[in-house]
Amino acid sequence: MTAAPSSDRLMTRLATACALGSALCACGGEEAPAVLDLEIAGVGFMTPESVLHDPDADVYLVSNINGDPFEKDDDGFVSRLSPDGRVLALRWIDGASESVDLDAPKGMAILGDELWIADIDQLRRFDRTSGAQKPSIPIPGATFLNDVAVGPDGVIHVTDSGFAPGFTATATDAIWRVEITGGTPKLVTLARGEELAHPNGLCSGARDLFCVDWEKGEFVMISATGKREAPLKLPHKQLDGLVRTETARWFASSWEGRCIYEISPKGDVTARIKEIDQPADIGYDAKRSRLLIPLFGSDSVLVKKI
Ligand SMILES: [Ca+2]
Ligand SMILES: [Ca+2]
Ligand SMILES: [Ca+2]
Repeated sequence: MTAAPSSDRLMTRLATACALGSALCACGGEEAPAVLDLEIAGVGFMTPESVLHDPDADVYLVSNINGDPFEKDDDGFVSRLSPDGRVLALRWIDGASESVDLDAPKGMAILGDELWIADIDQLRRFDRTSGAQKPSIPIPGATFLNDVAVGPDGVIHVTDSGFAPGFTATATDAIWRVEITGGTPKLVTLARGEELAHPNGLCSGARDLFCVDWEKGEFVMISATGKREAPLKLPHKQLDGLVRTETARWFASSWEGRCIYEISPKGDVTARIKEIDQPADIGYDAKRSRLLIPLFGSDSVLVKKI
């Protein structure tokens, strides 16, 4: 006698899949949910530029420029979300507070127990757990710090996109390297010059560093001596965020292309998530294989399973 799959067992499986799904999961009882995506909108984001998964606290952090990306208005903030899309604290870190300086926060990275944030011409540092501010690191001459990446060696890199108000070029385009030795930050210009083409998204690997730029639309490796190597031109320019998955797939957002590109380990490029406006600095939730996409102009965040 064979044990036919019972309808009870099937329903249990469907119910489990629904429980694992998102708030958008529509349990009709007939089909397994295909959509595990979220759109978090109308919750109070103000010009969100970047989303970062903190895997230890298992929360999503959203940097909100709030106003002009160039203006030192001390009203930027960082929101804290649960992975199911609930806002745990809209202004978890709040520039409007007396004890916090934060103007136009953009890219973020976590180093040990600290959250680092690019903010015009400063690297802001906060306690990763409490959100309390720590001393900032000014970057001399920077005009538009944009993304921050931490390598496994604990070295921080930050891009200066080299923009002035109106997005005119300042020629300060650079990738800065920040080494913390004995608590004192040491700043090194790893790369500098307009050939960096308004560098934006950064991603650190075990022994390598990758960048996407705004002007040329290229995905490049940055050598240890700061050279742009093996440039791969993507179909559209205005590249912003860059993440890498544990299976060495890359994802990069393009404002001009209104999409997220996937770049395979062999270098094949596919537009994976399309028709989205102003996708800024994307994050990646490795635990759930999700892209975290801030939509700069519509004050929302998309969460997409990949
Ligand atoms: Ca602001
Ligand atoms: Ca303040
Ligand atoms: Ca950016």
